Amino acid sequence: SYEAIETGVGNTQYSGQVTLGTAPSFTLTDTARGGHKTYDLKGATSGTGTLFTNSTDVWGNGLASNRETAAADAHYGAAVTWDFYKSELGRNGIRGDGAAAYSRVHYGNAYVNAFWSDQCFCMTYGDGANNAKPLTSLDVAGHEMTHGLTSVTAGLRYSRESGGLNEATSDILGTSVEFYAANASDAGDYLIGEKIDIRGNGTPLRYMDKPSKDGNSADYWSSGLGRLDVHYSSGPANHFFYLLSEGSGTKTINGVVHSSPTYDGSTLTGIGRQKAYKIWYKALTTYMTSSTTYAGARTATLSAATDLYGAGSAEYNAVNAAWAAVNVK
Ligand code: ASN
Ligand code: ZN
Ligand code: CA
Repeated sequence: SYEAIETGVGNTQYSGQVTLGTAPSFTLTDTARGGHKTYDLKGATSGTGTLFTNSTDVWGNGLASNRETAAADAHYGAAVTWDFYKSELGRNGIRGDGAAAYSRVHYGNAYVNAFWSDQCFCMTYGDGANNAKPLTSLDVAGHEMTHGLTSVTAGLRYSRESGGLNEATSDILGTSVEFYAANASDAGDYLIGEKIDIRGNGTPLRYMDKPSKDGNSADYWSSGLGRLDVHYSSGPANHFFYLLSEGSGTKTINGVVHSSPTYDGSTLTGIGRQKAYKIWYKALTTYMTSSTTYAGARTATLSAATDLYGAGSAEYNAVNAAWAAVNVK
């Protein structure tokens, strides 16, 4: 990109004070990360919006009432996801070509969702209930940006089992982004959306250690799984990722108690999340297609584990055992 690199300060709502990539003088343009820009939709539900601009290079004040705050969170989330893709997955942006997507905040009025769109190659965030809880937390930003990654790689069709795997891919890499950030205000966990209070009672949207804790998601594969909404049929793959990373049973991670059961009562030992996400990413980008099912995801991740760690490696065996533990054989 042509613009100079500046380093601004973001006072975010969920991640404390962070460094933001900006451009003179000053805009939310992350010159070092493909030129990723963050725009203010000002309540609109279409169009690109207005590029965030100010004269101080200090963005937001930690409160949703300041319209730069959600922008700071979104801009930070895109930057951490970019850095995670680059340093952990060896990928230069969503398409691998160094080009940035962009972010839009303040979509609609009290809109309680966030989404990726292939049409704009951008992610968009509502401000949540009472416009007080923008859906801009790290795990949500990583989730939405990863819909772009899935779209340009495996292209998992957004219905039935492939749709559940598409959703799980966003939860898996969104959670991995949250851990990668090592942000003291938003430490990593296997909960999705624990910061945005989308239910209004302080509980997260999803639980990867035991997906059924949300009241709807499946813990295990069954023949009817494909009839569930994709945000619930993601459950067994999220659960697989948790078990592969951390193992079964109870474990406190960054102060959060996680407790993960297995279908067959087996006891599993995790291989760590870094190996687990490298296996998932390799499977996504090498072996999965638009029509991949849970059975296909199992063979894709076994092939990826063979490529990365060898046939019959401990990692390969752990992948096999984690799928069996969510009833995929
Ligand atoms: N926030 C949702 C998601 O990313 C939007 C949707 O239903 N696609 O999954
Ligand atoms: Zn999603
Ligand atoms: Ca989380």
